[in-house]
Amino acid sequence: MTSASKPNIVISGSGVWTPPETITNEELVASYNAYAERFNRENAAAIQAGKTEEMPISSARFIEKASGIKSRFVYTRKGILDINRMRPHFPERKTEDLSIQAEIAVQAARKAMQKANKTPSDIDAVIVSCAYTQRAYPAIAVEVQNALGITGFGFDMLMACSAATFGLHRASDSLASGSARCVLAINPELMTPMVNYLDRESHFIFGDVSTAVIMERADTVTAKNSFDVLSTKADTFFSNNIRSGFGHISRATDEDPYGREKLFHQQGRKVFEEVSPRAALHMKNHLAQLGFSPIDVKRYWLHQANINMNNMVMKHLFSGLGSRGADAPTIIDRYANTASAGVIIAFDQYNEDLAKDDIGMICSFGAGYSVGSLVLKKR
Ligand code: CO8
Repeated sequence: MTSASKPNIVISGSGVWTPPETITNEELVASYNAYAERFNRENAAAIQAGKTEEMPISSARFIEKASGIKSRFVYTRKGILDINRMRPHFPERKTEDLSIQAEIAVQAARKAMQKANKTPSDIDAVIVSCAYTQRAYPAIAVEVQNALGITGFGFDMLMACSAATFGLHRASDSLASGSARCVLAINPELMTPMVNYLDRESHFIFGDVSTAVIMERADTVTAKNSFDVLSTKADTFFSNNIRSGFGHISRATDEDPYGREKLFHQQGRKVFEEVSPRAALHMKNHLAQLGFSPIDVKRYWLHQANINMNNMVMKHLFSGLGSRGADAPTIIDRYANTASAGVIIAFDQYNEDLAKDDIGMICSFGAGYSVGSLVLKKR
């Protein structure tokens, strides 16, 4: 579904809140391997008898080569590297205190509002869209509204790695229909609580971050740096290859709510092979609907899951179009995969140098499967 020709809708600001703490591949691998070696030692007899599987050893070199990730920012290092815990430890907050997710949402929102020259009274809709929300209700978006003093409406939505682009689609539609005049779309991505730090295949993939975007109608824009939203497009295809089964039904089915199936897990190679061509096709079709070729796009802000995957998407996209290297900046090395926020970090850090009328494209892809994109033009 494409929603084309919305030249009166503008992205006028973005913001990123980056956590103060980091974990390098080497640190993560050292703690995983210490856990695995202890497990294998303590279960040597069962492993020998074929009753228990040996835990394989992880490698920092593999991680960097297979993904491009060198380090990740985390809300807290506490607990993650402790081999007696292997998950983060967040201090519990009282009901009346601002929740952790609302807190990091507010941090990113303030930066985006500053860039867009907006105060809370200018905004009349808040969308919190991300891979997980820390509770079912009240919506984090309504808590953020309250914390910032924003009137109008707010809601939460989940769409894994495409939550940010799908959230911006909803913002654009709200502005086009007139149900809002200035939308704050936020992606407070707290990944580390749902990472299985005992799984060699995925213990290195994620980091925490929070991003925000201001979208408004052109007649209210005062920011110096802004982009017309020429079009939005979304595609989804069902797949179980990326899954996190955590949810309220576990209480009724008597399953362990934090068992392996409930945390993030994936068939990474299959995802890589199935999603890369679909993402490229989606982008090609979206651009064609606007009369553009991939060559007309000055910059691509792609989902930040894996550098090799992004290179593959670009290869598919430019296939048959000559050897022009695509401009698709990466932040994966420093941030790792931050679910839906990765495209917004890339956009935020690499857009100000574009010239008037340059075309840019934001494209996310991930669990669902889902692919979401926006075609932008610098004002
Ligand atoms: N150290 C050493 N060796 C390893 C490790 C490790 N840590 N991990 C795997 N290996 C081994 C494998 O076992 C395999 O060994 P063998 O050949 O003997 O079987 C070998 O290395 C090669 O494994 P792969 O083929 O799996 O390696 P890849 O080159 O495919 O790289 C990746 C693995 C990096 C996972 C890659 O496949 C990838 O990035 N795929 C794309 C995945 C992707 O983009 N997923 C999106 C997920 S995010 C999303 O949609 C939103 C969810 C948000 C919520 C998250 C909450 C936490």
